Amino acid sequence: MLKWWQERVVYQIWPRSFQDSNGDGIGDLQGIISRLDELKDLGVGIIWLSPIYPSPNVDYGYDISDYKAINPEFGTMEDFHQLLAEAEKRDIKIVMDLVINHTSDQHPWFQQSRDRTSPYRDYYIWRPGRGRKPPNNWGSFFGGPAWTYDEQSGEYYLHLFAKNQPDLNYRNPRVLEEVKEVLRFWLDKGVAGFRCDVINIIWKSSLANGKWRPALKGLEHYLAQEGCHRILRELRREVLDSYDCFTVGETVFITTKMANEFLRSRELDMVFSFEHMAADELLLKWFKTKFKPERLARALTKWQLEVPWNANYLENHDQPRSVSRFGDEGEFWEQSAKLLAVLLLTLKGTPFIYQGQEIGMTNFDFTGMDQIKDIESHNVYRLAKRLGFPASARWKLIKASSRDNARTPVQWNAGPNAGFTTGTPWIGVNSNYKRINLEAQLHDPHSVRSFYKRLIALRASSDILKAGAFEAVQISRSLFVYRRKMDGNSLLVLLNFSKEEAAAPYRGEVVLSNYERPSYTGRLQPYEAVVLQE
Ligand code: ISL
Ligand code: CA
Repeated sequence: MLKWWQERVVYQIWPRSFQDSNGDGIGDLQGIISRLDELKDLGVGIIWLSPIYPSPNVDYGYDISDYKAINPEFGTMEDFHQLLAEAEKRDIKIVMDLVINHTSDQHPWFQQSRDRTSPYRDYYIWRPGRGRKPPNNWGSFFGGPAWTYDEQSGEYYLHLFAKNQPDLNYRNPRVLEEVKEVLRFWLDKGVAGFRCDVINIIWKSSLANGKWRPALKGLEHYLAQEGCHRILRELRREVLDSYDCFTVGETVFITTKMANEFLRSRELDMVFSFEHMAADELLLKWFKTKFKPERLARALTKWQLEVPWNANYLENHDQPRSVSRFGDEGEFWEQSAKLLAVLLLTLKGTPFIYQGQEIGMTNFDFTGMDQIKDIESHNVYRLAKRLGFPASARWKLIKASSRDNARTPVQWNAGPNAGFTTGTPWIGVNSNYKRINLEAQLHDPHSVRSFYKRLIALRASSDILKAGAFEAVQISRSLFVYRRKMDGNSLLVLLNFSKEEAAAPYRGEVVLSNYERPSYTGRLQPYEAVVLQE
């Protein structure tokens, strides 16, 4: 028997860029409410909201200054209640983002923590330096050291992300008590679960120096430690078990073995893997290399075979757009966007669609750093400059990998600002919005969006697609063929990740094809995806 969060499809909203309702250029809760009908029509059963809590926006919501309130830029608690009620009317569940590795440095806990005598001192990780040097050699995810010196305190504090995101200290039991209250606060309102931000790095086993790594020195001291498992078990037992909800962990650097350790006794219900996201990377996400479909297929296959239930995704607010990365922005834009849809919705697991993915939105077309808002991009740009990268090379890194690729406003129609706002959008709208927008696709039966809708419905009606076993059939340079099977029935999925035709001598009745072909004859068109009933 599948659980409801295994049956349904999740849609991720990054609220700031979803839909503005009041002309201030910033997406908001009323904007989301106004689009629920479209999401229902698409077949969405769960919405995951990226953080909507008050935040100074150094990391756009992932730096939280109050866990129990709504960011006034997005609306009020009343708006949130209305969103829950309107979603429920449409049988859509709402999942919140839970960011508990760190808070904002503007959070009152941290403000008080700067005073050495405050009871909040131990909410964070403070240490004296080693002479003029930080307490250890750890590096932060956003580049630079993981420690910042605070004059007022005369000590350093740990931050695995920006210096405005101090890490919480889970050795202090009061911190976990606060977190439990936060969970109950939202669960009692009716939210259906949490996406848990960098949840596998919340426990630091030691603060010793890290061994050499190309990035993130120190990782071995905080990645998936026993203390983290203990905390998750406690949250499960004392809080989550009393509600009908699920959790999905954002679990950086996770292996399938680690995943199973989180899933085994339901410390988490699902985890996001990052391995398939490295299919076009060399070592670091900033060094993009030619995309190799084979690497994508192998990573996905490994996870399909080794982990019983996956959280499948090709995009989110941290990743470039999938059609630009793994497909083709040019001649085969439409076919490749549809091919990626087939991949996402025919793997075993819960599919996560990121806003705009369902209409094939592409990477941004910004021309300079002044248009980039993301702190990570600015940090890396500066770092690359210090390392002597020429300006053109630095810009190339940003273009290929910046998180702002996925953060441009959703393209609703061909009107001003793509229908996102009547004011000035907080970040640039991609200039391709006249060609790529929801309105143009909504009633076109052959659009990318209609194809997503068909696939979501197909998955909903197919026990094989939802629960059938996965079997890899062929992984070659540009072909990925796999089977889903159950009780002697099977579906074969054929994907051609290339601009060339390809021979793929398999047989079956066509269930679905992005070329709308009535029958299959053993050859795939460029970027063709076919599902066959065997
Ligand atoms: O973005 C990344 C790669 O581009 C990752 O290194 C990312 O920082 C990591 O996956 C953690 O992401 C999450 O936590 C961050 C936040 O900035 C991200 O938006 C969030 O998804 C800190 O809260
Ligand atoms: Ca607004």
